[in-house]
Amino acid sequence: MAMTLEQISEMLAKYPSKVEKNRKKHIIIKDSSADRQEIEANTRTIPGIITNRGCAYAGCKGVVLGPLKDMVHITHGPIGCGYYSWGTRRNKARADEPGQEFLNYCVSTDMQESDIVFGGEKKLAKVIDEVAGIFKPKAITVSATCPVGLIGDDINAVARAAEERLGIPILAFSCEGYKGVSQSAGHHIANNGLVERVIGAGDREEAAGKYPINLLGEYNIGGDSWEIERILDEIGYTVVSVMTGNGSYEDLKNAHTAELNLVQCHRSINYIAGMLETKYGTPWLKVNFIGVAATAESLRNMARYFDDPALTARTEEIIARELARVEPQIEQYRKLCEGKTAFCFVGGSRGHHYQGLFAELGIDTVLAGYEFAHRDDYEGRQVIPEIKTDADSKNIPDLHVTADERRFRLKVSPEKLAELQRQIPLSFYAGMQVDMADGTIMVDDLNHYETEEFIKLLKPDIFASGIKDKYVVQKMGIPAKQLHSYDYSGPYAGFGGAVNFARDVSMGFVSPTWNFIVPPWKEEPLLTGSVTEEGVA
Ligand code: CFM
Repeated sequence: MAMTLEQISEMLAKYPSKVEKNRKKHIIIKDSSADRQEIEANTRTIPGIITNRGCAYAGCKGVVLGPLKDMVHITHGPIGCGYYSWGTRRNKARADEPGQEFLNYCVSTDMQESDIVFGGEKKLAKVIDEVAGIFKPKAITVSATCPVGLIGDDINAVARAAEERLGIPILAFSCEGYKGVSQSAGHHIANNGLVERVIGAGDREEAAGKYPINLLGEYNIGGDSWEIERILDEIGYTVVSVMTGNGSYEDLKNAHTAELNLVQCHRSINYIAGMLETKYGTPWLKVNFIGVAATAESLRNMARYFDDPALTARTEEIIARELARVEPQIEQYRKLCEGKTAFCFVGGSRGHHYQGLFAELGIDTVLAGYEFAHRDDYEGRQVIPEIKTDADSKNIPDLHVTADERRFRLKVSPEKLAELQRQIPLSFYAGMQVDMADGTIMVDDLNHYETEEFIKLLKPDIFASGIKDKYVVQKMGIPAKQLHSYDYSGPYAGFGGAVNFARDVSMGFVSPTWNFIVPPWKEEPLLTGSVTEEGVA
């Protein structure tokens, strides 16, 4: 069912007028006849409205740094931030060396009132010493939470002193939760730190094998990167590093040796991709390993970049083999899914990526959006120059990198680059908007009121989002699929992942559960009242 502008206006009219004006700019109905459709994004959520966003600390320590397995990640702050970010993201990892995998631990300085009053630097130094003594990690990160910035602890000075004392890299990140409007700020802060301190710290000048690549913006949620790497390995690529799923300090420090950087999640890691291009002359390719067709297309684009007949032939061979294996399975599930509709609202990439996979199952995405992405993730990177920086975005310093004198090497000539850019998304991302059908809706930073209203109007058959809104929606009788944690299933990426996804979504549809749920409003009136002598009460 399509929705009209009037219906959206009616929905927004319930807000106070300032809020109404604000939210209007975050919602658009796709209309390909329009010249362009601007959407507001990466601005503050209105206080008092509940949305799904996290904070800068979550984006830095939780998303980008957290999956690095051979580093211990210290949260400097009161215990809550460390505790509530402990094990909540399903970034899986396996140790490369015995004892060098610390992802199960939650290490916090557990600041108390006296630390807030008198400063927490001494306590932080003590915790770093303890961590080095007990775990003997390759490197340590320190992530600051809100009070650390408020009281002015100098975590950089503490880290520098500890580094001299202990002889291992200790990276400090001023990612206080309030630093930005969402976790997106934290991604940027973490990206800067990894480029400044980790990538290029290794002494390798050449990768260990042929077609060396880095896989950026892939966090191995539910084992996704293992499924992607299975294919890449088989085709013959050398995966130098994955940033940062199942990633390691050990791998990342030699990431400068890659000939191409793949970017899966543009939002969280495009800064690193851009900086590596400037520093080492390595272009990046936007890939999407969610969905069978998108995976095949990404592999073909990679082969085009390397332009080697043997690699191209091997790519086609593997694609043909995988298609023959997965397509009949997906066809079976498609019978259960065909004709249904979905909401696809996730953080910053998946709201776009999963639409292709839904389409392969015959499911139309009628509403999609991102919690915290920027305009370029909706409209394409060509809008970046016109995005105004506001007080919030100025909080995060842009790291100015220059070409590395010794290691900069143009991986492809400017002519070849221009030619490739006409064929494949090289150092470019076109965003979600171009892939959406006319009449579908894009919503930025969706909130709980709007979620319920959109559901009543569009009546989707499946709601794809996360833990924060899942149960409200299920109580409305609609199956919900978590696209952050995969409801403890997965992998969903690559060829094998698509089959898992098709199975899980089909299970959602055929479950008899829905016959037993009667939403409360179907049994009781939403409002009750009575008529008295004085009037209506
Ligand atoms: Fe990138 Fe992510 Fe996402 Fe993200 Fe996240 Fe995540 Fe996400 Mo949850 S890095 S933007 S900050 S793809 S944790 S693995 S699922 S919101 S859409």
